[in-house]
Amino acid sequence: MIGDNQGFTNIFCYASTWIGICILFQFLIGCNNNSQTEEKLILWYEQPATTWTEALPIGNGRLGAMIYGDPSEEHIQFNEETLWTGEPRAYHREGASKYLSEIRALLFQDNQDEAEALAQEEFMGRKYHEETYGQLKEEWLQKVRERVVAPENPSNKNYDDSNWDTMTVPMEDGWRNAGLEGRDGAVWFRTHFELPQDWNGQDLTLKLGHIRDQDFTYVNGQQIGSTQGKDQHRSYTIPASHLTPGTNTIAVQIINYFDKGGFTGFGDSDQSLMVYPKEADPKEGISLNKKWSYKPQDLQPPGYPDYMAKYQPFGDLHIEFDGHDQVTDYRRELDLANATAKTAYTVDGTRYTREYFASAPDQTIAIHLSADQAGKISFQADMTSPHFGFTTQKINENTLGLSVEVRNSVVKGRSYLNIQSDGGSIKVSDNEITVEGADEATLYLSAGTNFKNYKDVSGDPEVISARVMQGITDNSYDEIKSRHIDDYQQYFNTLSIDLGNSPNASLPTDERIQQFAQSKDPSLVALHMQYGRYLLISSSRPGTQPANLQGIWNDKLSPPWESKYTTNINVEMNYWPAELLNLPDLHKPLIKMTEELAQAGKQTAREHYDARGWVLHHNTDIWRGTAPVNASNHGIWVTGGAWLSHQLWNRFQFNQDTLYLEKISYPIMKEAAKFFVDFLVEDPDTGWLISTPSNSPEIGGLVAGPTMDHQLIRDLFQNSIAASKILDVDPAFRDTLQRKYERIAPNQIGKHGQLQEWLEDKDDPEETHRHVSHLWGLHPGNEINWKETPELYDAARQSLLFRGDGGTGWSLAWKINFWARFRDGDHAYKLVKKMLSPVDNPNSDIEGASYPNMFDAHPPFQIDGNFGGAAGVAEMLVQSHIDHTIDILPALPSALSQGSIKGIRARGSFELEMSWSEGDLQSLTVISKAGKKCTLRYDGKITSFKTEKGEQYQLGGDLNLL
Ligand code: FUC
Repeated sequence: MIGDNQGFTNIFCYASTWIGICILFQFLIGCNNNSQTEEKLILWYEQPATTWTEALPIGNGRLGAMIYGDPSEEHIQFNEETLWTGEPRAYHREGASKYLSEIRALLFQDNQDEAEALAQEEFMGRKYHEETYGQLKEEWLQKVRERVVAPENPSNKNYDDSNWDTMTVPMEDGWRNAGLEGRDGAVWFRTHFELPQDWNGQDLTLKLGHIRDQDFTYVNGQQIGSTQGKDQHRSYTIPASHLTPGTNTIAVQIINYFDKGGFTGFGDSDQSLMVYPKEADPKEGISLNKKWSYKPQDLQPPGYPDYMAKYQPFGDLHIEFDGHDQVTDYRRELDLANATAKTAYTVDGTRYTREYFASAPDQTIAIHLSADQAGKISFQADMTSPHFGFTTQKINENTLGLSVEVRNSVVKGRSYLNIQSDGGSIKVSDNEITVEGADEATLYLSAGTNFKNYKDVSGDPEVISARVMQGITDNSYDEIKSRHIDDYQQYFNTLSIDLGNSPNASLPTDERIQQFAQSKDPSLVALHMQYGRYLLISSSRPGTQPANLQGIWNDKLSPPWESKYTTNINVEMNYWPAELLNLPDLHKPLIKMTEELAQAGKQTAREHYDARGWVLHHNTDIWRGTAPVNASNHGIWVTGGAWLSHQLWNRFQFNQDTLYLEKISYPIMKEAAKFFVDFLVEDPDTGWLISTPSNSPEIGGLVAGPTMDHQLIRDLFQNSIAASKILDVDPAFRDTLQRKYERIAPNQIGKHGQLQEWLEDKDDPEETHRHVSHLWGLHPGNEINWKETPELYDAARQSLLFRGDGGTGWSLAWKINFWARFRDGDHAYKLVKKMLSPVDNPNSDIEGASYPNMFDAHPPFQIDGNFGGAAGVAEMLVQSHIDHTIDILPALPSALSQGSIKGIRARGSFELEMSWSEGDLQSLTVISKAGKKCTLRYDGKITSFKTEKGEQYQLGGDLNLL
């Protein structure tokens, strides 16, 4: 129980007014007591979450939840990983390859504009329902417009809107934040203004800012304007003849087809919606920034033809506790050691405790409510969902059901909420569950969908939920909890890290983030690394979908970038910690997705490039779309399959499992390589083989020959050659790859001493774009390194210096890895400071940063930065990408001069344990998992020795074998 553990005994320290004294006290006693050690794996807060990015995440790979921890109104927002928009379908455009040579020819003639235009017209993949959408949209629009001529026409001056809701207008996010999150369709807005006497007889100007997407605007029932498009400012004339003395009515019918709808204001400017005499200064007008009345007319427009599907939230569990408004000794925490969140507080002398976890063995989210006095647990629980038309039903005497159907999708979801209580009474209706006077109670949440795999949606969500509930009722809470902890710890306990302590370690996590950049708080860096591991364990398990842009956590129907998979950096970054930080089994969902993409990508290779093998562009989703999407200037990027193949090879380097290489990895790599054998073309100017059309993500538009592609293709060819040699197969194909490999356009150094991002020497040294893709060969690739290619290495450093230290969350995280590969720990640490800075700090120009719950901020939330940051700190401690040699402490920052780590992995299948002090290695233990020869490098010294599988080797700080 949380109330009993050491974290709660020191209540004195948690009262914020006393924090300063507490820090001093902790400092004086040396900060080394046991509770400190336990606290090292805890995120904790002194107040409930008020926003989603303050709430704490739990997950079992399939189900995810965000815990707010409010004493009187608990809110648990939850997800199931297969609830998406869309349906199984082909994403490629048949016959697109007819246009390939023309697009290439235009690029060779430096005619980028025409190449992009042609590609946009003929080469992009197919959108969902694109064939039928046009007509459905027309029919729907006609239907909602008919209302305007009907007798109850809301544009009429005297229409009775007294029972309409109100919404403040404008809002940057439109109506999304006003109860219409994720809703598209037709919505009416109305407001009134009093006509000043001296405006009588004058024409007026009505300024309404941006409206998404289309408006029909009326004054006193007469239409005065209509505009289509979110980027146009609405500025209409109201003829004097339409106005009346006294009150005048403005009515706007807004039609929104996708994304956010409504009045979205004036962008960056602080102008108001206004009405004013035509010739007058707008400032003398009447502001219409105020509450308008609104009424949704029809929220079911035909599904918008998206290129890619969107990951969806499932539902919200609300638990109300009457009388829990005034509480003391509040604490909310997430303990990474056992993947359990807790909330505890005191009301009228009773200590209440909530425990929450997402169990993989029992496939449920469990919420256990207890108190230190009998009969005190009383609450009402209900479930809602952002999905239009959701329903709830009583299932049995202690279970409530929730059903959701995703709009613009074939996916349906079903969830059960089951309550087990000790004492007291349980009452279930179709809307809620009420518990009175129990000693304790546990709520078990299950959720499932009809999704079976990317081609099959014939599953039965009811069966999934019912089966889960059956398992639960056969077991006690303690059994379910201990099974959860055992299961979780088999992953989590494979690595431990200690980076020393500091006074700030005793502060709540949000305050530590506030202070991190100005303080010395190395243990927050360790916590961040372990949090990254926790998030991967919670969002990616064998048999589940891979972690998407938000892992598994999403509360929006229209999430940023659809919360899908972006393959030109983000999804691979998610898996950087998997091998390195000893979570290799968690890599499996990405490997499985790659197998599926290798199937789905064959048609795209054929139809778009007339090529064999498989191709993947810059995005994919649960239906495994592989075609180019969005705009041709960045959506045509051909090397997604090459990057995922790198991931497969990397896994082999870490596990040295030739069976895995033979059965899974090599066949996929070979087919990816085959695509590029067919795809590469000769550059007429240089004779080199180049990748075209493509782009250097996502800068510079559609081009011939971006450097990153060539690095990736070389990596793929080289690794496929190595794999075929190990497996002793395909000698002829190996020769083909070797011949092509030698002709691929090389890395080039440009006039600013930079590594060229493109074939031509045209880099702009002032460019600070977040993507630094041409450094792929430095990390995660390895063809650019200090030992073998020192000149390219220096040029790459120059390029990174030009790009600067700014960046979105994942960009900062990648730069941490780059600077670690440049063996400049202090520079890397500068970026760690930015990463662990609070987001939305008005005094800072930092883009990427951390939310209070330590979720990484692009902003908005994107989980890749959490994973990339964790891997970046690991790269400071161990690298193993050059020469089959393991570099020990290659980029140790002075801020982390003290520490130890156990369980970090290196290529060649080694596991390391080591400690360092004052920046110097003290001890090192190597566990050989595959019996390979081990070569270690530290501080200029190299030690090499043979190993036996399963044996441990101890070395001193001077690398001598002990
Ligand atoms: C790429 C990046 C963006 C974002 C998105 C998900 O498009 O350029 O910054 O991370 O993916």
